[in-house]
Amino acid sequence: MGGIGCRCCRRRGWTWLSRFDGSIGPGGGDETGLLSICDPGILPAMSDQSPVVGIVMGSVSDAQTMRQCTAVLEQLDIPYELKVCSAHRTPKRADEFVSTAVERGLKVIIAAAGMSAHLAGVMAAGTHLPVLGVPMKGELMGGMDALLSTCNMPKGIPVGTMSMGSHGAVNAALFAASILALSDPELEKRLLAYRQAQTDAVPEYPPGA
Ligand code: AIR
Repeated sequence: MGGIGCRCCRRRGWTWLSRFDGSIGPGGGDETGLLSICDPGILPAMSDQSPVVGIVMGSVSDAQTMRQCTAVLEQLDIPYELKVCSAHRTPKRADEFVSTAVERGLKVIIAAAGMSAHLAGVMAAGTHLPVLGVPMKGELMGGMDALLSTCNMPKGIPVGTMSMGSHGAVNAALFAASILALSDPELEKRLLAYRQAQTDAVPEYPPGA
């Protein structure tokens, strides 16, 4: 898996990924799927700050979009873990991820998948933790297939469904931050500062007006 155009780094205590280029096809990755788009030779030790957000994605092909999510989590200093888990192709891995989520200290799960996107639903079926679903746009139907599969959950097993693609990826991180900020006053301050900076960045008039 060397030379695939991405790398793992440690920054402020957690594992993160950079330079996703989406160039890897399905089937790539290590045995566990953990950070599988990275060169295992440079995988860092797992974070010394326990992840509170668990991100799962159905395929390495979702990684580039989900980089938008991890970038926001990093900005807000929220430790996360990330795994490629498919409800269809790697059901045992998905089950293992969700069934151990509480004991690993996760507080929120973000699940991203495209096409017939059952991953968020499988996560929600396996835990009482809040699950946020991010439908990937994919090649077919403009992502409507993933949107409907993610949001139309039967009553009893809710998935908080975000918008499609990168907007949903960013909003999943912000929604996770809002949930976590309820019991973390320092994170609440960071989230409010983020929102203020976002507001400040919006010009009152378009250029040239
Ligand atoms: N997928 C993978 N297993 C189950 C599903 N629904 C999704 C991935 C990806 C899409 O199928 O989340 O968005 C296409 O995957 P790939 O690996 O063929 O690029």
